[in-house]
Amino acid sequence: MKGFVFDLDGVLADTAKYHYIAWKRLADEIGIQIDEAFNEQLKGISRQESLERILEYGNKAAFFSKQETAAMAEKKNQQYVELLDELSPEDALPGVREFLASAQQYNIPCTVASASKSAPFILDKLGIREYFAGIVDPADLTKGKPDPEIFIKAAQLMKLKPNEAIGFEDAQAGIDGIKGCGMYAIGLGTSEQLIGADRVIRDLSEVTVEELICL
Ligand code: GL1
Ligand code: MG
Repeated sequence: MKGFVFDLDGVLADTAKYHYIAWKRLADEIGIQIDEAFNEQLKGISRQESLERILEYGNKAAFFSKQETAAMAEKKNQQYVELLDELSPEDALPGVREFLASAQQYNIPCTVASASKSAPFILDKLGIREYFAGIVDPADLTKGKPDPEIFIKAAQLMKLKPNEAIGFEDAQAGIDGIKGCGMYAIGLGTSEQLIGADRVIRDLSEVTVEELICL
């Protein structure tokens, strides 16, 4: 194994909860009740598509114009970015900083494959951006997760084939994308929630760069 690909929300940073809070507020305003179980289907999914899924779930997709949904997506993002205000280096999830520093020492490149447009901003706030050889720009994608495109692009940023890299994900859509291009998948969460992952861990403190590069 010659490189690592990381999802951001729920893998590097504890920000998945803020996305959920912001989506839930928006859904409440338009009279749609969402819960944590439904939220599992939003993980790893782009802003626009997440909103479409919420509207379909509440049977309200036909009620809003394109302009209205664009304004709703923008509003959710404003709320989300406000919630990020307090984000600091302590909000990197357990083991993240140590793992990235170790990868740097071994000269193993790391990249970020997140659907979030806020990824560069969050990496700066956590003080870990310098560890990454590249960040896939979600604006360059033709398809979001579970399509493997984002993971193929992340491997390309490191000049690697997908099967020479390990992908880390906390969402089923992400695990499906990683496996869809033959990459080794490590899920963060529980094996019931992350079907098809090659290995499931709670957080990055459970693995070392040494053991993973030997896979
Ligand atoms: C988008 C969605 C979020 C989440 C992330 C991926 O982020 O809005 O709910 O699914 O993608 O983790 P953003 O709005 O920051 O581009
Ligand atoms: Mg995630």
